Amino acid sequence: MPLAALILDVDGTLAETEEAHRAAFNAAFAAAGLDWRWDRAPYARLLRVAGGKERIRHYAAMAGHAVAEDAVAALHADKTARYGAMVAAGAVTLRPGVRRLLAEARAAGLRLALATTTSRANVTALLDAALGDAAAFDVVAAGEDAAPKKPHPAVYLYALARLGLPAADCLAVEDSAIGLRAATAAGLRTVVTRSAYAREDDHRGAVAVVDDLDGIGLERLRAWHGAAAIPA
Ligand code: XBP
Ligand code: MG
Repeated sequence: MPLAALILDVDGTLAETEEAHRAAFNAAFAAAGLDWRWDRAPYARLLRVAGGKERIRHYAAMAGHAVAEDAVAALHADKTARYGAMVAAGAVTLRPGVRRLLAEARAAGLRLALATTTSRANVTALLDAALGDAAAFDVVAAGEDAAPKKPHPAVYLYALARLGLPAADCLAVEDSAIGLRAATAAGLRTVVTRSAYAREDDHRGAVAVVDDLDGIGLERLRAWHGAAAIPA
């Protein structure tokens, strides 16, 4: 089957966003009067839990804090506003090769989709500020669209349904082990572009693993897509 669409992850794949997410979480905790602080090493472990609200709930449970659901929602809403403001101010830029590859795929007639556990508002902020085109993708499957979150395949299955394409005709691009597991569980052949926080993740099962998308053209993606078996 020829390659008809690319389905890309957002955080870690389009851009190195996690330091902005981490700063936004910490600022929201401080503003709420909490003495919670997520430094880099604990945050790397917390990233195994996809989704900001899920991550807050997980942290509170691990730390033995009882937190009501409306408090989680309020913290997360404040975090989202702070993250959006940071991104709008230019705190995050696209990773190498991303802009060129998207343009090349679009010019070749491929469909483009996003499949992310992050909130839709964060995707819009990033596309606006870093790509300069909030309408660049035919489909945006975000955190609000599918549950459970990665590593469950739900968000990829939702993106495929919206594209109206079988997984065999698409290629996923991910940065993390949980994202790779989600995409392969949806039947997608998946390229990994290693990100800062997920550099040491287990990337077995990817059709290719690269340090970034710089110099990776559509012909290379087509070759990887054509040569690899569909994940079982
Ligand atoms: C990465 C994530 C996200 C963000 C937080 O998503 O785990 O949850 O860290 O975003 P992906 P929210 O790699 O799938 O793009 O706070 O909006 O949930
Ligand atoms: Mg990611």
